[in-house]
Amino acid sequence: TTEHTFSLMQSDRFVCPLFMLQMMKFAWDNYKRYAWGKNELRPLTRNGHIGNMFGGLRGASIIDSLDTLYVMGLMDEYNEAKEWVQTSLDLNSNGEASLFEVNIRYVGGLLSAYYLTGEELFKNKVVELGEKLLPAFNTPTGIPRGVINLGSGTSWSWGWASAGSSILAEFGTLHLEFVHLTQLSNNPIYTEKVMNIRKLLNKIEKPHGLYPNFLSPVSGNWVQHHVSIGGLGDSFYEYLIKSYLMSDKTDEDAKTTYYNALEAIEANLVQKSPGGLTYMAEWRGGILDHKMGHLACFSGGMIGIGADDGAPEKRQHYLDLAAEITHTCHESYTPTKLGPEAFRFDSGAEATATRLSDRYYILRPEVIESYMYMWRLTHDPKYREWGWEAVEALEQHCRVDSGFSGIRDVYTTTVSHDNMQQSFFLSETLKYLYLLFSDDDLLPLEDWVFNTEAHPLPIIRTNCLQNEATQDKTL
Ligand code: DMJ
Repeated sequence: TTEHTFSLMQSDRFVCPLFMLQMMKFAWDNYKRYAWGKNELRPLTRNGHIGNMFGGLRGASIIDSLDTLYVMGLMDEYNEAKEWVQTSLDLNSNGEASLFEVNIRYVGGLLSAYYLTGEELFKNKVVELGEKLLPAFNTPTGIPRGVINLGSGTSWSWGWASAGSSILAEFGTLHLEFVHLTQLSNNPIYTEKVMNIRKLLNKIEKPHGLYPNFLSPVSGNWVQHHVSIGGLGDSFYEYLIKSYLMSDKTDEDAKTTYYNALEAIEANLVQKSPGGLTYMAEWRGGILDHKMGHLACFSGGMIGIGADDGAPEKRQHYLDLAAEITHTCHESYTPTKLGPEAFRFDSGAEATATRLSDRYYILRPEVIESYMYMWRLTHDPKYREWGWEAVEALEQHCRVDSGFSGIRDVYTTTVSHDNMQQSFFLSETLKYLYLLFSDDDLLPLEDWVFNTEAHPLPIIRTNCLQNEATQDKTL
């Protein structure tokens, strides 16, 4: 039982990773049985889901799982996944895709699979896919639009984004993958495209040093002054510090931008609740919305991994801030021990969802992601304990007969399932749990950065001696 496993955890360091491996196998086997080749599994109705995010591309759960299967040593399953990529991953689709989602899941997943295994197949596929994304950048500013037809190359903005704008977290979450596309293809164009985005962002005026979530790809101006470390903004900040780390700490521009942005966030968004919880509020033209999304909980880990490269007098402060945010996010995980989509700190609320519509949990990784980073950085056993709480809760509330499902209300223990096993559950949630309970030398942070879908990408060494060492390193 899970309880038995927890008591063993202190004495047997192999049991917990093994448990994660079994969860992954269960999620994978059911996807394979009922939804093979589709994007996600619908575990209650036992069928596949295609959706409209990937422009006709299929197999999102397969691409998102390749590296998790490989790292866990599930080699039969990894080989099935690889064979599907070889025989069935069709990149000549003609649908409307989210540039961001295709990049983080497909480009990220294929890049990691290549770097972990050295299989040329993944390299060829990812370079072919990368080329199909380039037309999205054909705008007056070079800021890509959010949606692209992978066949025709036509691109446009999301209908829901105000005044045809592009989204910060979308055009700001390309850098890691595109730099690696240049590495693999020897074509500078990918790096040029993302450097151009950075140039524009450096140039334009930022209200109070903050980065609003909506920008016009035509004029290059902000469209609205809504700032968030959660949805719409989140991984833009993540990619600044990770660009610096992935460049072997040579990308000084990314470093400066990250610490300046973090300073502005601290000055304007970071708040302490009456009950003493530190949180990141949202900012609307100077007015604070005292709400934090589950998505914003990745920021504990982000601030943690960036702590060491901050100004010497700030390092401990950043580590403390990272721990406080992670603690707040853990506080939101109650009473099912799973957390809501968004929680508030007003009208007496302390990290609780006050609206019915915010009470769902869709197997998201961000809180567990921060536990994993904080464990690696501090080795405080509470992070493993919190991770184990989440494992038990996933088993109790989200495991159904044919896979794992999100739930509609984290405040009731008689759960209602949403019938969706998200691909990021296999890519991120289970991988971060596995790493949380594994030794630090499995995908060490000195050698790898994780893209925002938890696909590990190697740090690009700047001198050839180090380069050789990295190339020799296989799992
Ligand atoms: C994932 O696709 C990525 O983590 C992304 O950055 C945010 N949303 C999901 C997981 O919640």
